[in-house]
Amino acid sequence: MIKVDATPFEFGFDPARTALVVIDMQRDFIEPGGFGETLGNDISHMQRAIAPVRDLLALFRQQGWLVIHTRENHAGDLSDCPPAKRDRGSPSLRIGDDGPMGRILIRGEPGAEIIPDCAPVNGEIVIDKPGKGAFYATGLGDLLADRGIRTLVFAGVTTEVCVQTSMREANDRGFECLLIEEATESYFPEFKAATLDMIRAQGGIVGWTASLAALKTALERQTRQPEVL
Ligand code: TIU
Repeated sequence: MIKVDATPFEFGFDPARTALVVIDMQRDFIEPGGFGETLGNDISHMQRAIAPVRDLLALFRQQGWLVIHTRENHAGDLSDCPPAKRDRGSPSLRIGDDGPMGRILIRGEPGAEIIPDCAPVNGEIVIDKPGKGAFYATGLGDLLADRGIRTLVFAGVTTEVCVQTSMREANDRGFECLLIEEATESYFPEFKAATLDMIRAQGGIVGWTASLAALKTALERQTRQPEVL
């Protein structure tokens, strides 16, 4: 077991039964002209998450641990996009409309790709999802069950929308969930702070949060003092 200094208390995990789930580090949420900006958001906040997510990916890859990426997107014919999602509000462009990075939030379009800094490598698993949660209408649950995964380390954007929804879905399915604090961002800093607080309140009602530094320290400690089996 690796033991991480986390909130609300220590978080222990067995790497063989753990996966990193990086939520929606897509151009559509991070770059100008994408879905996030069409909704009226200040996308500059997303920049803070890029280096920590990249470092977290590097850490999991160095250890040879399981890495999963998700992408929020829809089929070109919008058959998996409920009108309630497409028609909501007054965005400058709607899902499926033509934008500067191709059609907004459509699978296969440039805007729906993961940003180069966080792109999947070496056949890492990529889950395409039509909703905010990573389990809804995807094969993620079966995939994790097949691999005997019990613990999920979360990162990505945005904290209170797709990250929190996915973490709550995972928590209800019995996974132990840890969110890495620097490796997630919101368009609203106060929503990020509130989400971290509500996840770890009530004795970890949804899960734990920890800094990337705390995870790195836990790994170094483990390397120096290998557990006696
Ligand atoms: N709008 C917003 O904050 N987020 C989303 O629509 N999707 C994700 O969080 N990925």
